[in-house]
Amino acid sequence: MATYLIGDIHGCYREFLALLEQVDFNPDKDTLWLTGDLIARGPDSLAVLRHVKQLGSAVKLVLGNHDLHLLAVYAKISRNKPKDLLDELLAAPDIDELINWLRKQPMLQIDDDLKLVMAHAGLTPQWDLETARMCAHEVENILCSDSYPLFLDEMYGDMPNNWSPELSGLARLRYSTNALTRMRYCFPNGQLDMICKSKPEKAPAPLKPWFELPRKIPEDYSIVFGHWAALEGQGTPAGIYALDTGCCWGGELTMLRWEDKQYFRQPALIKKS
Ligand SMILES: [Mn+2]
Repeated sequence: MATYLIGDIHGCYREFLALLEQVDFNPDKDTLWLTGDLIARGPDSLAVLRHVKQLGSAVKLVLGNHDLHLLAVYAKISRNKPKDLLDELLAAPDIDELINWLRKQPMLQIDDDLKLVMAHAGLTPQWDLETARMCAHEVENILCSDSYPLFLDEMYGDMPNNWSPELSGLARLRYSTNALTRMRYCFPNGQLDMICKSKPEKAPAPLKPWFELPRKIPEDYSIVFGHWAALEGQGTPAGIYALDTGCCWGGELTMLRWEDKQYFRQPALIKKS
C-alpha cells in the first residue's frame, strides 16, 4: 500500500504507463495523486483521460489550467489551439462522458492524516487551510452545476489578484481559480503576479515564487504542485514538492513515492513517426 504522486502528464500516455509499471502500481492497494493538466500539448490526451478515469477511486487528482481550458473549448467558449493536440480527444465517441467526469474533479486535495496538500499551481500565501478548502469548494460547486459554462466564460482574466474575504461572485471564483491553477509569483504582500513566467533567478524584484513567502497553513503540512515546468523540480523549500518536469516539452515525467520520498523518473519517449 503506497501513495504515488505524479506531475503534469499533458497527454504523455506512454511515459505515464511506464512510471506505473516501474513501481508495479496496483489500483486495488495503492493511491495515485496527480497534479493536474492531464491533457494538452502531448501526443495522447485521450488515452490519458480514459485511463485515469478508469482508475476510479485509486486516483486523487486536481484540475489544472489546461483541464479547465479543455472544458471551455468543449463548451465552445474558447478556441481549440492546434498546438494543444486535442482534436482526437474532442472527436472521441466518449467525449461527453469524459468531460462530465473531468469537470467534477477537485481543485484541491487535502489529506489531514498524511498532512499533505495538493493543488495544480500551489497554495497562495494569502490563504490559510480553511480558506483554501472553502474557496476550492466554491469553484468545484459551480463546475459541478449545470451553469458551469457561465463560469468558464468569466474564468479568463488576471484580476482581481488580491485576496479579500469580501470578494464575491465571479470575481472571487476567478481569483480562486487563478491562485489554484495559474499562480507562479507573488508580490511581498502575497498579491498574485499573473505575468512573470521566468525562472526564479531571473524574476524581477520584488516578485518571489509563491512558496518563498511566509505561509498561513500549518508548518507540518507538505504541499505538492505541478504547473511550473521551468523549475525542473528544483529550488523549493523543505516540505514543498514541485513535480512538473516538462515531459511534454522533452523533459521527463516525475513520480514521488510519499512513504519513503523516493523519486521515479521517466524521460520523454521519442515520438514514433
Ligand atoms: Mn501544466
